[in-house]
Amino acid sequence: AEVIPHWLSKQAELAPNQTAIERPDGNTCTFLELKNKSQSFARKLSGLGVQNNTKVGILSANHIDMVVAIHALSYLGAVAVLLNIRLTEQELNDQLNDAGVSLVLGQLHDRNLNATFHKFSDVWELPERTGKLQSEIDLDAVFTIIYTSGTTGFPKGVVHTYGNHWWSAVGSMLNLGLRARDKWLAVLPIFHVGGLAILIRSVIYGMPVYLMEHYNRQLVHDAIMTRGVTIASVVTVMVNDLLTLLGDKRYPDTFRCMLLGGGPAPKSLLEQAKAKQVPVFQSYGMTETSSQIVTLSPDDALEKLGSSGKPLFPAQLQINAIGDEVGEIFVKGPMVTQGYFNREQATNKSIIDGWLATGDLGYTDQDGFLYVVDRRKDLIISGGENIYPTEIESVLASFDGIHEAGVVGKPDKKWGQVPVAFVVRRQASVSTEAILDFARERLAGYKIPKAIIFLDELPRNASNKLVRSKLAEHLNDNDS
Ligand code: S0N
Ligand code: AMP
Ligand code: MG
Ligand code: MG
Ligand code: MG
Repeated sequence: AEVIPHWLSKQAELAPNQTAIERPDGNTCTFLELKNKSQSFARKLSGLGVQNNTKVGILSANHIDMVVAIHALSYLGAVAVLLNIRLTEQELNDQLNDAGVSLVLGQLHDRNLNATFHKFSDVWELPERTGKLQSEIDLDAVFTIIYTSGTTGFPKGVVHTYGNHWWSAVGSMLNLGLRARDKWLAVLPIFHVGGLAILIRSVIYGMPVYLMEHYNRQLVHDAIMTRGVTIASVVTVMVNDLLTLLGDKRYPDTFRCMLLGGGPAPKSLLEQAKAKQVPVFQSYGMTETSSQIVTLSPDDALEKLGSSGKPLFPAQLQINAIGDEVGEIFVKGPMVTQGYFNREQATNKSIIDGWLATGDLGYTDQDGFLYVVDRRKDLIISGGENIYPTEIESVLASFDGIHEAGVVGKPDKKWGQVPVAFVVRRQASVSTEAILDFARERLAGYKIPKAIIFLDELPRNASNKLVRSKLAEHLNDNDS
């Protein structure tokens, strides 16, 4: 196995006084301080029984202690299972059970988890255990697990090795370059890979992260305008907000990249950004690829508006189609996951000879630029959060008064898309409110259908499969 020095220790040695983390309240922390904090936290965690290969859940907004905890786990050789704070108790417990997590670290929480929960602040009160910490990183070892639903509907844990993250960071830099003054804004949640990847780039590049705990459009705008941020990772809904706030002004010239990922972007938005000289770099990636795997380069950004770019240096792309036609997008590279946790079948179905079948549809133009035209079957993306119709449908169908349900995405000005449910009731007395109350207990807020439409039956094909495209037609009828 390939081994490198522990990346945070290495950076603390190379650039001890360089800022690692800066926050809106003005607090900063150097790489040496971050290393010391993380090692101290690791020694405290070791008293809780965390050791090599222990899976530890992390349930937190982008707090500095979350960053420390993640690095601490790497010093113990433990695995971080990153949990989406928007999920309900039931959704979280499903993931904890699936990953076999018995210890969760985080900020305050009010949910009843099937695991022991320790607040970060409580861990800091524990004594440090003496013991050896990892001084090296084995690139083949597992570092993180993040749940996503892939192509088949139900959440599966995407396993990332250190090597996946390493190559992702290297691939990003070979495209975007690295400048002495770079400072990357981390407002995307660290529990998704797009946020996490910023932390890893930071330690590998020796680059400061401007860490924001929660999304606040005005604070993000101010950070780009006045705090020396040079790169920011964002999703479409944020670009929308930011362009509005920018108005007729211009960002400083030092702001060199707005890395846009997590879903499609309307061409009109990209044109608006171009008109305002905002350097939006569209990218294509997913949890399975440890963040971007295809990205527009600065030189091509204006000429190939609407394209997601070319595969990063360490990656390959193939479209399963003849000539320039639309087909399924396949990607390969050392940043691609080796599979889903405990899901051999799903893994073997998705990854063949290192090629990941993304389920997304696209084509490449004559210059090799990727255009994504449609996404994984039926996947709804709302504000950068994925929603799988089947997840909502099965919750709704488990409600006594509901015979069956079908869910589709509806275009939405703010979120891109929102879920709408078509429901066949058992009795006409079953109310929308009762259904929504039931759903709210079981599904994260962003998955709650924005409308419930009652039907007598759902459209099905000859083999009795739900035909969601027919439901989507209903939506159009209703709109007009
Ligand atoms: C857009 C965000 C920030 C909105 O959250 P906000 O404003 O903080 O909401 P709250 O104040 O918490 O809640 C207010 C109400 O809004 C509802 N709500 C919140 N989020 C959503 C949503 N997405 N859709 C619909 N509704 C939402 C709440 O439920 C609440 O309503 P009530 O009270 O009724 O419940 C937030 O959604 C956000 O952070 N989105 C981004 C998530 C993300 O990171 N997605 C990317 C995932 N993909 C990847 O990581 C792979 C791609 C990748 O790596 C990448 C992506 C982007 C950029 C770069 C990269 C890269 O390659 O490096
Ligand atoms: P996630 O794993 O949550 O990041 O979801 C990844 C999915 O987002 C991909 O499989 C695509 O369906 C979608 N996606 C990501 N980037 C783009 C893009 N540039 N254009 C269209 N869809 C995208
Ligand atoms: Mg996902
Ligand atoms: Mg908010
Ligand atoms: Mg999800």
